[in-house]
Amino acid sequence: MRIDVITLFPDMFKGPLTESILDRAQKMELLELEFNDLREFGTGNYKQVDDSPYGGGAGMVMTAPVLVDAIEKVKGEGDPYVIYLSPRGERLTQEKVEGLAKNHEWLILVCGRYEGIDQRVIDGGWIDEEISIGDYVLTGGELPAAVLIDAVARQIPGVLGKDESAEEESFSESLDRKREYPHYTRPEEFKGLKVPDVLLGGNHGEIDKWRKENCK
Ligand code: 4GT
Repeated sequence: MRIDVITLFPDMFKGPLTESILDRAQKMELLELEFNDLREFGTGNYKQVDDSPYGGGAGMVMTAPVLVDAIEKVKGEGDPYVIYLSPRGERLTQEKVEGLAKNHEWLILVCGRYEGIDQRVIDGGWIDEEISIGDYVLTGGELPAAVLIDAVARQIPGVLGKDESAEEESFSESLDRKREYPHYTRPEEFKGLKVPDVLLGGNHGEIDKWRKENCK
């Protein structure tokens, strides 16, 4: 899968996406990430990307011409699925994550800053879907985009190691796609706290039953 991010702060993505599983996924060419600096599409000597809001009020709004120019240049002749990360969007759920990974080979993620983007970018059809990662406001769409990339990438076949994906699979449907039961590892007793007996017994039927019962 290819994911293009359009952002004023491409460097924000370096840390979280260049370690561990996501780093390996990119080296294996299962995941291709491109960070497109919106500033390069800005207008005038100051490469302006924002302007004051019609109707007044605090803050600035990202302008439609700059955003649409960036989206269209990144698209080229291709047909990516364009997502705008926004607190007004539909909630990102595991179901939505799996749908994105399954149905799209190429995503564009548009990250807002300031008060957000000119509504006409959305209404004019340049955005296919508006997604929120939760009911709170952040300073920009970059962290939500990184969250979406992480969640979608681990659904790409081959990205997770064999053990990780095998366990995921055996649990998926029956457990509402999650496997959020409590985990334990050595030592068997830690400061008087014991590992549940059933997990030490090796009865996999009983272990599965216990995990399902204790799954959130
Ligand atoms: C929260 C979310 C998000 C923001 C979220 C436009 C300017 C939006 C700042 C941006 N806050 N983006 N995607 N909950 N802030 O997903």
